[in-house]
Order: sequence, then structure tokens, then C-alpha cells
Amino acid sequence: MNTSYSNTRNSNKFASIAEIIESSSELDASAKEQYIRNVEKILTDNKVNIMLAGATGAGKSSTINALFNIQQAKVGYGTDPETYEIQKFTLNNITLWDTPGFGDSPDQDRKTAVMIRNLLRRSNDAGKPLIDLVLVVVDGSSRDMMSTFELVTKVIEPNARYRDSIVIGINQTDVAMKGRHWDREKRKPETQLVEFMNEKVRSVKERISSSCGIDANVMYYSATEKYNVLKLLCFILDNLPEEEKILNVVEQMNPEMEIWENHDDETEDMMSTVAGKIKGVVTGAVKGAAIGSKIATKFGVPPVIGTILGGIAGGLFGLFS
Ligand SMILES: Nc1nc2c(ncn2[C@@H]2O[C@H](COP(=O)(O)OP(=O)(O)OP(=O)(O)O)[C@@H](O)[C@H]2O)c(=O)[nH]1
Ligand SMILES: [Mg+2]
Repeated sequence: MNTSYSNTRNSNKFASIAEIIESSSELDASAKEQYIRNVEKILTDNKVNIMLAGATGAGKSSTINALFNIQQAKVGYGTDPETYEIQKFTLNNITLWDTPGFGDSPDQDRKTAVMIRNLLRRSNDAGKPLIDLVLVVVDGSSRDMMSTFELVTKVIEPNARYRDSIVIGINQTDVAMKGRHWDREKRKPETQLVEFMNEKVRSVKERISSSCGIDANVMYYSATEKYNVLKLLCFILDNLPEEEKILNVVEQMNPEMEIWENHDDETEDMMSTVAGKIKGVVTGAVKGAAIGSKIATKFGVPPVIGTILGGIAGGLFGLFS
């Protein structure tokens, strides 16, 4: 049986996408109305299901807490093995499936593998794959990556129906070198730690590519030190199977601004890509969108996304005006 949690968006510091469109000074009333109707239809028609998987203590729950507008996913060790089950978090149109930690016992791992496989094989009411994206959380401070590789190459990759929608996040960057080369003040890795993490990313990609031939999406971050969480979000948004699904994830982002501020330079490029996709979706320019865009737009998605992400991308969105 699943444990369900839900949360309503009440103390949100971000405006919803519709509110942002409404407050735009660049759009006339009919454009606003059309975009908002489009956005609302996309939000209801494109429910999102994300599965989290990874070793026990890798930081799955901490990652959910960092990314989303959710009260609290229980963090910590010491789960009673008898009660291992998939925890389900529902946030309006997003459902997060937090699977039990891997690597405690071969017996438990077998059971977890079956649960994951069954979930990955499920279809939604429309007959499409239920799970849109799998986020594998890896403990960056652990030297033993075997259980993660087994999990990805033997359980997730063979059963995932969207093979490109697997994101591997190497968490706990701050303690990856036992705390060395982590700048506590800036909450950023120093050069040595950056190199160390890049090497981990390279080796994870290589292992997965040689074992199952996919070019895996791998990045590193720190959930509790709030480093590169925006980058992780960009990896998720950029790898969803349908661009329309991006909007529901953006709507449920953690409203705490502090989470998103601290990231590496590459993140800004990813933000541009994602912003372009959101622009296409909101204006109806993408194939299969709910409306066609008849409106000549001066509509800056730039300000839209800029506001959604708390303006942290700064002048970046000028690229799109
Ligand atoms: N230093 C550091 N600690 C972290 C980070 N992320 C998580 N932790 C800690 O690691 C421990 C485990 O985190 P959880 O989020 O509960 O891990 P989990 O993957 O959900 O674990 P299970 O549900 O037991 O499988 C907690 O004490 C967290 O505070 C991180 O980025 N840096
Ligand atoms: Mg957990």
C-alpha cells in the first residue's frame, strides 16, 4: 500500500504562470486570455509522474524537499525494513513516487527492484507510460557505486518506457571529498572538488553507456547545501518526454528563493534552453499544443520565466526578447 501526502500551495512566494501572464505589461487583454486558457488546459491535460530511486541515504527525500513546494518528505536513516514501500507525494498535477532505498540487503533489493519494475511498466488512463521521468539520486560521498549501476542498468533502463528520461543526480557534493575543497561560505565547490565531481560524472556516463548504450543525463548537486538544485531542475525539465509537462513542474517549484540561487555557470545555458521550451508551450508554438499561436507576440517568456524563477537568471532572458 502507498502512503499519500498532499499539499496545497498557500505560502507561495512565486506567482503562478497564469498570474504572471495576467500581470504582463506587454500583452493585450485578448492575448492574456488566450495564453492563460492555454496554460490552464496544458496544466490539466499533462499530469506529471516522477519516480525517485537510489541507495538508502543518498538523499532522495532531501532532494524532493529541495525541489518542490512540499511540506516535508521524511528525511533520515533507520527505516524499518519491514515497512519499505513506495511513498507517493501528490502536488496538484504532479505525483512523486519515492521508492525505497537500495543497498540494505539483497533480499530487500530484490523486492524493491520488482516494485520499481512494476511501476515503470504501468500505463496511465490514456494508455501511455505512467512514469514520465526517473530521477536516480546517487550519494556522491560513497566510493561504492555498484548498487547504483546495478539499479540503473539492470532495473531502471530495461524497464523505463521513456529511455531518454532518466536523470542521474550525484548528490552530497559538499561531502564528496569528506568535506575538503567545499567552500562553506560561498556554498560552492573549489576547483579540486569540481574536477573530482566532473570525473565522477564522466565515469558514471561511461559505465552506463558501455553497459546499455544510452547517453545518460548525469550532473552533480547538493540538496541540503542548496547547490546546483536549479541545474537539477533544468535537467528534469529538459528531459521530460513532452514539453507541455514542463509547466506542471514549474508550477510546483519550491517557493524558497534561496534554493535556486546557488549554481554553476552551465546552469544558465540550460535555463535558456528550458525558457525557449516554455515560451513555445505557453504561446502554443509547439507541435500539438492546445492552441495555435495567431498572436504576434511581443510576449517575453523571458519576463515570465524570469519571474517564475525569481529573477535569478537575471539578464539571461534578454536573449529571447
Ligand atoms: N552533507 C549533505 N548531507 C545530505 C545531503 N542530502 C542529504 N543529506 C543527508 O543524508 C541523510 C539521508 O538523506 P535522505 O534524504 O533521508 O535520504 P534518502 O535517500 O531519502 O534515504 P532513504 O529514504 O532512507 O532511502 C540525511 O541525514 C540528510 O540530511 C547533501 O547534499 N549534503
Ligand atoms: Mg527517503
